[in-house]
Parts: sequence; structure tokens; C-alpha cells
Amino acid sequence: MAESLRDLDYFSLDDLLTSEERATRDTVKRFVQREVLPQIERHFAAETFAVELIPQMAELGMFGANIKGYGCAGMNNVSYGLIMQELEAGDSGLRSFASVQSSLAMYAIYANGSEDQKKRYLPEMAKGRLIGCFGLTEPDHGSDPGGMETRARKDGDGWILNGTKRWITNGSIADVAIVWAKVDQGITGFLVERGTPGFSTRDIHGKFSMRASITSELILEDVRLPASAHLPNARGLKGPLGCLTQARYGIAWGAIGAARTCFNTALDYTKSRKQFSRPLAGFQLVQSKLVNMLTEITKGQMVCLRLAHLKDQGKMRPEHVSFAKRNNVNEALKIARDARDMLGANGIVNEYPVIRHMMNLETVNTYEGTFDVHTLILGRDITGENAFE
Ligand code: TGC
Ligand code: FAD
Repeated sequence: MAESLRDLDYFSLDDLLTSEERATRDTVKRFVQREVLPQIERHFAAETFAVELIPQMAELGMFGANIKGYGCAGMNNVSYGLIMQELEAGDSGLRSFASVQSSLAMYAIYANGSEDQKKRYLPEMAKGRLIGCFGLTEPDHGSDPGGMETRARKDGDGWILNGTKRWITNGSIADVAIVWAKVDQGITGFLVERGTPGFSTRDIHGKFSMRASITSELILEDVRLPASAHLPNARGLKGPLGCLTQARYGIAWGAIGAARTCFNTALDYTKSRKQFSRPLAGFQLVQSKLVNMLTEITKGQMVCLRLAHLKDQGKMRPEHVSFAKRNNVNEALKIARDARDMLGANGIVNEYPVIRHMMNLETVNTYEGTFDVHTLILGRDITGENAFE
């Protein structure tokens, strides 16, 4: 096992996992070690996503893992969370790919689609033969998706879509895009297949973060869609926001994986690196940083496990997810920055995974609701005052 991938379990939380959950986690951990780590730096440098991993990820049941039926694995939410944790211990871009495929694209169809749409798309997406993306954000509307300008108008039985979506993970490698658009009655969703006339994608380059993940713009110019491309149960902003709740849940778990890799790397490094004739790990300031990392990772693990149990019992509220996403990603980012500092000059090179995780986590802190947006969601929940209005 790559040393940086090893578990961190200070409070024996493993005892609270079933043997099936542990087996799922260990399988994904082995996959990340064997298949992802040897090539991740190459993909990060080249700004490419490792598409060759898609069939193996599908084989392991990662796509739509917690969806029941339609060829999906139907795992519980603890297992789903552990998958996200192990993928992100490798790279946030890998977890992003799985999050978008599962919790955004597949879930959007599962929750808002017709029976025909579910049967047509979900089994193929579970097998990784169809890739999805999720187009909500626009150039001028990020934190406030309700302001979107993409429009769909009725055209006989079908629809015509116009607009631009930006910052869309998997955009140019997707076979089907979930596109959210405004109609007279509010916001609704559409399935736009690659190759539809008027629909094009353009990749965003020059990212310093999430370089092993594809991020694109979706351009819709008089895109004509049949009635069968409309998601009939997507009514209002709660359509896309319901999908975000699923994806944010996975991100809360994933961030712990990235933080754990940074902690393990910093621990190993400071135990072996000597300055002033003794290991860095022997200095009080270094120990203080390591203990803070351990504490925050352990607290994050506990929050996630409780969240998973609430989700499996049908008691999880979106605000619980905001709490976990906001806290775990923010703490993971702080841990990554501390780890980078503790590696000194070695902290800026790709011989160690830390700076890659640190840069990735800047994105993770921004997407799926920024830290401050989740602060305001929680603020609204506890005060009853809506700061967004
Ligand atoms: P608001 O009035 O709060 O809500 C409108 C309706 O939606 C319901 N709702 C939710 N439903 C399910 N899950 C949630 N999390 C929900 N939050 C709200 C709400 O009950 C209401 O329903 P109804 O029946 O009353 O109509 O709407 P608002 O306009 O005030 O917006 C609130 C705000 C700011 C919290 C929301 O717009 C927001 O979350 N903004 C952040 C945008 C965001 O997260 N974008 C993410 C884009 S996708 C992405 O980043 C993918 S990255 C993927 C990867 O690579 O991993
Ligand atoms: P803005 O909304 O302009 O926010 C800028 C700053 O203002 C932030 O600090 C924010 O916290 C702050 N702010 C905003 N509103 C308030 C307020 N009311 N009070 C106080 N502060 C506020 N989107 C998709 O739809 N699908 C995807 O697959 C997807 N993938 C992404 C992949 C990457 C690599 C990145 C970077 C983004 C992705 N996004 C995706 C977009 C992402 O969800 C948005 O970037 C995010 O929602 C923030 O929107 P914004 O970038 O427009 O920032």
C-alpha cells in the first residue's frame, strides 16, 4: 500500500463499519494505488483526465453506486462515501469525475426523469458506456443559479435551447449533458446529447487546480430537442439543488481522503527529515500542526459517518450536508496548506502529492457552493433570517 494512502483511524471508527463497507473501501483503495497513483502526475501535468480508468471504475460499481435498480450497485451511503474518500485520497479530479457521473448526472435522471429515460440512460451510465455532465453554472451566474439566462422555449412538441454554461466538469467528454434552463414556469432540466446540432463544448485551459479533470463550457445555439429530452419531474430550482445535495455529500467524504494523504505525507516527511540535528517531528511547532491535522480529520470522519447514517435512515437535511461540505473541505484545505509548508522546498514539487491536493482543494472549496454560501445556508437555518434575499 502506498504509504500516503494508508488509513488514519484514531477513534477506531472502523469498528462501526460493516465488513461489506470495509471491503468496498479497501477495494477502491487498491484500485487507486495500482491504477491511479502511477499516472496521476502525468495527467495533472498534461491537463488530461484518465479516461482509460472508466471501464474499471464501472466494473467496481462506482457509478451510481448508491442508486437502487437500473443496473446500479445499490450500495448504502456509508459505502458510497468511502468510495469518494478513497478516490479523492488519490486525486480530487478523479472523485469529481465519479461525483458528476453519479450524484449529478445519473441522480438528475433518477430523481427527475421519466421511466423511459431512466431505463435508457442509467444502465449504460452505470457501465461507464455513457458519460454525463451537469450544466448549471453560467458565466454570469455561479452562486446564484436562480439568475440563469439559458432559455428553453416550446417549439411544437419539442424545445429550442439557447445559452452558455461554464465550468462544467466532464463537459467535452460527456455523451449527455444535463442542462438546466428557464422556461415560462421557472427552471427545468433537459438531456442534451453530444452531436445535437447547435450544441458544442470548449475546454477551459490554464487551470492551476483540478488539472487532471476536464472542465468545459457548453454552448447552446438554437438547439432543437424532442419532447423526450425534457426531464418531466424537474420543476423549479429544487431540481438541480436536490442533485447538489447528493454531490456535496460525496465531497464532504472526499475531502477527508485528500486531507489524509496530506497528513500521512507530512507525518512521514517530518519523522525522517532532520534539521538542527534531529527529526522535524520532534519540534513542538511541528507536533502542534500534526495534532491539529489529526484532530480535524478525525472530527470530519465522525461527521461523515453520522451524516451517512442519517442519509440511510432518510433523516439527512440539506443543511446537514452544507455543514459537512463547508467544514470538511475548509479543514482539508488548511491541512493541505500546512502540509505543504512542513515539506519546505519539497512541498512545491510533484515528487510529493501535497501541492497537487492543495491546489485541487481550492476548487473543491469553491464548487458545489462556496464556503461562504454554505455559511449563509447554515446561518439561515439557525436564525430564520435569509441573507440571500
Ligand atoms: P432557495 O429559495 O433556497 O431554494 C429554492 C428551492 O429549492 C429548495 N432547496 C433545496 N432542495 C434540495 N436540496 C437543497 N440543497 C436545496 N436547497 C434549496 C428549497 O426548499 C426551495 O424549494 P421550493 O419548493 O420552496 O421552491 O433558493 P435561492 O435562490 O435562495 O438559492 C439558495 C442557494 C444560494 C443556497 C443556492 O442557489 C445554492 O446552493 N447556490 C450555490 C450554487 C452551487 O452550489 N452550484 C454548484 C454547481 S454544480 C458544481 O459545482 C459541480 S462541481 C462537480 C464536481 O466536479 O464534483
Ligand atoms: P461567484 O458566485 O461569483 O462568487 C465569488 C465569490 O463571492 C465567492 O467567494 C463567493 O463565496 C462570494 N459570494 C457569492 N455570493 C455571496 C453572498 N451572497 N454573500 C457573500 N459572498 C458571496 N458548475 C456546474 O454547474 N457544473 C459543474 O460540473 C461544475 N464543475 C466545476 C469544476 C471546477 C474546476 C470549477 C472551478 C467550478 C465548477 N463549477 C461547476 C462551477 C462552480 O459551482 C462555481 O464556480 C461556484 O458555484 C461559484 O460560482 P462562481 O465561480 O461564479 O463564483
